[in-house]
Amino acid sequence: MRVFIAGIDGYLGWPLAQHLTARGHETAGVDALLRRAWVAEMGSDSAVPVAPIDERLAAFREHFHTSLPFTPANLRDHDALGRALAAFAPDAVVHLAECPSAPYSMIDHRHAQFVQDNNVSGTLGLLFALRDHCPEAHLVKLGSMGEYGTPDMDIPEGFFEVEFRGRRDTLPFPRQAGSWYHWSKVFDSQNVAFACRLWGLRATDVMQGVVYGSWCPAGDPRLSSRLDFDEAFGTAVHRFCCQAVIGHPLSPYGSGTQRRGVLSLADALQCLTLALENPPEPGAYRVFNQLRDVRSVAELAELVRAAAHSLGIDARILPVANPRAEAEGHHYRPDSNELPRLGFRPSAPIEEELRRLIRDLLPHADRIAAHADRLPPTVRWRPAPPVGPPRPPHPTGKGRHHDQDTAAGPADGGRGSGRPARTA
Ligand code: USQ
Repeated sequence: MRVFIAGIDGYLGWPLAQHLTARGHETAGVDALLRRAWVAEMGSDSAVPVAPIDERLAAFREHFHTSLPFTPANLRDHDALGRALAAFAPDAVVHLAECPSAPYSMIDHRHAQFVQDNNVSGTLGLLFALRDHCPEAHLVKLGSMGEYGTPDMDIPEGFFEVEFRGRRDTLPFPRQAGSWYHWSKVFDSQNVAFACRLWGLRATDVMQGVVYGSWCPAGDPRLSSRLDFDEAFGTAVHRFCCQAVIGHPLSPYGSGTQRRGVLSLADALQCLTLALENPPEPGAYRVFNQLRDVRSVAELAELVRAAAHSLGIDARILPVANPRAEAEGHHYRPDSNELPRLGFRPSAPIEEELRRLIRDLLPHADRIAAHADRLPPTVRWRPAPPVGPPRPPHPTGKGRHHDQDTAAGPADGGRGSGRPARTA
């Protein structure tokens, strides 16, 4: 197959290009290199060194004996995107070209607006480019499990049967996102579904859980994928592993009882490949919940602690006040049947993946330590309470949010970052 990857320079895109090429597919891609700039804006850097794009492409040529047509463009640049798609004539397009960070979108109004504009306009641009240049191509679009939120019921794959006033229908399962970023993914999903209905495009919308794992092929660091650990672009497991490597305590937020679907990078590549190699019919819009298992944040921290311990690293866990507004201690049981039906078989167990990840990070401990001040969370989902005399209690005792819902609180274990909190 000819697979065009939007976001080919990213954490998932760069390994996916290599994985697909190794399986005999042809790949091309587009990327505006924004992830590099966003992490720099956060004052951080990838723990694993990231080669400049021209060096990456040269390494790709040397290892796979084929060139990778690359367009340095934003998906909002309709002409450049259209030219790239028309020239490559893909059978499938994987859309990974979005700003993936919930905390980044919660910094302030400007960041919220940027993330929504970037993601929603970019996806819209890609949909129009598909319609105009390769309407037969199968779009595999990366959504997020976070689009569903944490409803007090099981989560189906995209749709569920509803009976209302005596009539039944199969409708999209409600979305209750928990950040401006996650809402941008919800809007994208709606737009992709509409484009399928409207123009007969075909799409797989992948509701992906939190991905962890390194991609450091032996012998050539130019083929490695990035691995971020700052508060915005580092996801929980990556942050915990980096904290372990530099002797900082691992930082589950709040009670750590919030649960997420998780999967390794190797499993994510396997799942995306299965979606690509088993396309739906024209006009179909299907949804896959892409996760391997469900873990609480506290369990993830404990697994990282144990993996570090097995490598002779003594890691401690020290919870910090949750900067987010999110449910803790909630029901969470998402379905994930579609990918196993297509043949998904989880690869290495999480313990093994975590050991590999920590081993890959150890040579880069100095790079992580150089940006260790970017580890503590400073972005708060809700503004900090105003400084002043305490307010009298509300007469009805109401006015507080649900007690499973946490936000920045005074109790941060005395581990304030020393920097002012940034609030939306
Ligand atoms: N968390 C901690 N400690 C940390 C960092 C995070 O306890 O140091 C907690 C968060 O409070 C949250 C959970 O870990 O409950 C997951 O947070 P995360 O930063 O690992 O991931 P999240 O913000 O949810 O976003 C990530 C990706 C996003 C993707 C999403 C899938 O950045 O692109 O859409 O995972 S999901 O989480 O299923 O929505």
